[in-house]
Amino acid sequence: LIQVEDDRTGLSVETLKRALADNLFYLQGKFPAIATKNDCYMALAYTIRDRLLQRWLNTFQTYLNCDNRVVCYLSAEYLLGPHLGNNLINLGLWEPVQQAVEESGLSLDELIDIEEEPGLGNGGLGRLAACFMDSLATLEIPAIGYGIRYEFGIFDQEIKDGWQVEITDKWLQLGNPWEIARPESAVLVKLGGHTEPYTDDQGNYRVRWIAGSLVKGIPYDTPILGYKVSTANNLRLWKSEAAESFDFQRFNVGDYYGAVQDKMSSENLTKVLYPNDEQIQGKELRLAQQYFFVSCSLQDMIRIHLSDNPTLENFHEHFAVQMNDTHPSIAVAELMRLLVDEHHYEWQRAWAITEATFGFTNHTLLPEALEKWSLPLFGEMLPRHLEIIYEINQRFLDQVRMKYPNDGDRLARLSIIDEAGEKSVRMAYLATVGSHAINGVAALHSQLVKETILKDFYELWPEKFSNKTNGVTPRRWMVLSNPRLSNLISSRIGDGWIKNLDELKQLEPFADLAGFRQDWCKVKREVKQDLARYIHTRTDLVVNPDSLFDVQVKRIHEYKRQHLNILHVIHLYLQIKNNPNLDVTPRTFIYGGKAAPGYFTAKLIIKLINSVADVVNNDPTIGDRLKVIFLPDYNVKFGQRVYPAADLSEQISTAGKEASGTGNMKFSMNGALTIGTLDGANIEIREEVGAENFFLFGLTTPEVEKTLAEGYQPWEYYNNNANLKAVVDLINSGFFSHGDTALFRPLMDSLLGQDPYLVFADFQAYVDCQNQVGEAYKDQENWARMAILNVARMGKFSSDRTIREYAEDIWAIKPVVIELED
Ligand code: 26M
Repeated sequence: LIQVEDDRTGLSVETLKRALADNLFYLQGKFPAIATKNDCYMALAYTIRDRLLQRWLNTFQTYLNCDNRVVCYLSAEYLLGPHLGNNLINLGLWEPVQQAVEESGLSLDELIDIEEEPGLGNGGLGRLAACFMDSLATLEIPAIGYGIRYEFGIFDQEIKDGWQVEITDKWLQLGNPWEIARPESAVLVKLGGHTEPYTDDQGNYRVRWIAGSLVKGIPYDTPILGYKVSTANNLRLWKSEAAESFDFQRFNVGDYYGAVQDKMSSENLTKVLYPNDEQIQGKELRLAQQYFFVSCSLQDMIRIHLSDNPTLENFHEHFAVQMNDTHPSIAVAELMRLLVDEHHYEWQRAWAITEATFGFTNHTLLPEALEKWSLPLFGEMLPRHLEIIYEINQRFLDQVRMKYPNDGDRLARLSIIDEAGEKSVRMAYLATVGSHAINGVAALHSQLVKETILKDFYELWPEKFSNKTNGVTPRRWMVLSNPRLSNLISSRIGDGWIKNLDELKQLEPFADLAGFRQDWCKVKREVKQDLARYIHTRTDLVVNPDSLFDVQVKRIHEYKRQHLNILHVIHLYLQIKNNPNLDVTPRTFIYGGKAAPGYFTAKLIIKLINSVADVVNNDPTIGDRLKVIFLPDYNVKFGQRVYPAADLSEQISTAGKEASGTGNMKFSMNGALTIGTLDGANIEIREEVGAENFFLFGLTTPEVEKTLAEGYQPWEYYNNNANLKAVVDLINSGFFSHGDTALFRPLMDSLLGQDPYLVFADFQAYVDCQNQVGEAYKDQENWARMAILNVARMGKFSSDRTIREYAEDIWAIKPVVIELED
């Protein structure tokens, strides 16, 4: 008997090769001689997609037919990064596919590198959502991710003459093999118009919303695989289109151009991701995006629920809905509207269901980032929701009044409607009132949430508040991005750590073995060599792989203090210039990150880094001792190259400002040591890896607050610190700007004037700490020892741990095993 494997599911090398050729011919319409690299990538991607479809469908079927709760993650952003490599790892198909690809005359690494990454997020918040989807699937937790299918994701960054230039991200232009459109599951979303009271047949008072316009939401589904399990959860992203019925009306009365106009504005809704760190308040389109994806998602859940339940009475037993920051917080009012207006539930019953359904995660305390929508704008677009929010607020404030009689100040402080100045809806308050659980993303941050922005709510409901320290997925951030290190680790302790990161603890004793340290350093050297080669191809710069790779990659923002970092570089440069024979540890400073297009100071920081790089890299007295690289277009793909190669991780935000950070975890997991402040998750990382394996500096959160309260005087630091003065004077002299003394003036003036991020206050402590780093690096044996201990003790920071905590404490949800019969 000859057994022939199915071309679409077979896993042998021969079958994989046949499938590749087949897909190239029938899907791309090419034969090998005329195929582009992208054609080959597409053929491979479809080959892999074929092999995961059964899991995806089985997962879907299993969830429909079981009584388990499903978690719905609502996020305006998913920063997924490329799928292909990750899916190969999670399917356990790396080796046979690599062989099949090579025997077909192609290179797997090259094909993986061709994939355009879906950059549907700004930074930490969107990447966290992606790590969570990976962990949910790996833990076999029933989950749906809901979001927006932006046609243009986060912009591509180019550097021209040292300045950031933004380019549209056309990630879909060559097609997306990972998604399947489901137009049959489209839903309609109303916008604008007005409301009308009416009395129904039974004499009940009701309200109907007569929309001004209607948009159609089309779901696009992408499978999210778990690691070596059969679960493939669904990520459902919504695209807006014109609702035909509306257009046809216009068309029928002869207004063809009007109809086309409507169609275009409907399609605009999901065109572009807003780059955050920018004032988005008052941007109508942004509120429309938020409402659109929330309404689509809740309607989708209700449809799923009613497919095997008679009523929505038990909706909350079926779905746990988590709001990723306030971006989806309109969901509280929308679920109330659907329950009360459309399904005729009594207010109290609807409210109980709503509260039991939602959880809310806060990701920032920065006042400029807290979402508020002005009442006129809000009422114009969502008239019914505004009424519902008034009602929610009134009932809520009645409750407060009962508990705290005669406390008008407290009522004003707690009100969902901000009555001071331009009246607005405070979205964090709406999310808090409508949720049974509210959490921050690191221990310090969760504490600050309770003490600052949600203090009065915490007093009211202390039991609703908890901490869920962030984590990252070790599949993408170790196995995929750092195969050399992963293989070394697995060669000693097996590969159980990939699913149970706490097993990395077993590496601890190896830190004391000289032989292991040697292997460790060899791997590090190779990985750094890889990055050096990549930097060379991208920038033409030659970097020394034996120098200390000192890396800061993240969005550019004053609170993250990339300028503190570059001030230190200039300080080192001056030291060498003043003493050309100085024995400093050779360093390569690597920066990456995007500035919000409208954030002038952040853009000027990029210009400063590039200007310093120009001078330092071309100064012969410096030679190999200092190199400064700004790698353009930092994204997930580049993150995967840079975390493994770093020796030093820069986590230097002003204490109290970085909610958690997740890059800090990726670095440390890959054996970089951290120089950092007591901020966000740095605090917990230091606790885990040991204070002796972490370079700590800077003011603490209470010290920051005290310094600011007492009237911070940056001038005093400048005047009293010769090192700092020399650095600032050099910048102001035009040394890095071809004599232009005005160029960096705005940045220097803000540092000298009223800098709320206390750069000068932390400068000397940072320089001193960096000197310790430089000294420590000279002892390579001990450095390797510290690096190994960092990796061995990072178990806590797997997003698997984070998701387990959410599942137990907030969602009350259990795993469901997916069967994959042969
Ligand atoms: C908006 C306007 C002006 C300036 C800044 C903003 C802004 C800042 C932060 C808007 C949104 C912001 O927060 C969202 C966010 O991405 N937060 C990040 O979430 C990560 C995942 O929890 C954390 O690791 C990061 O510390 C946190 O910054």
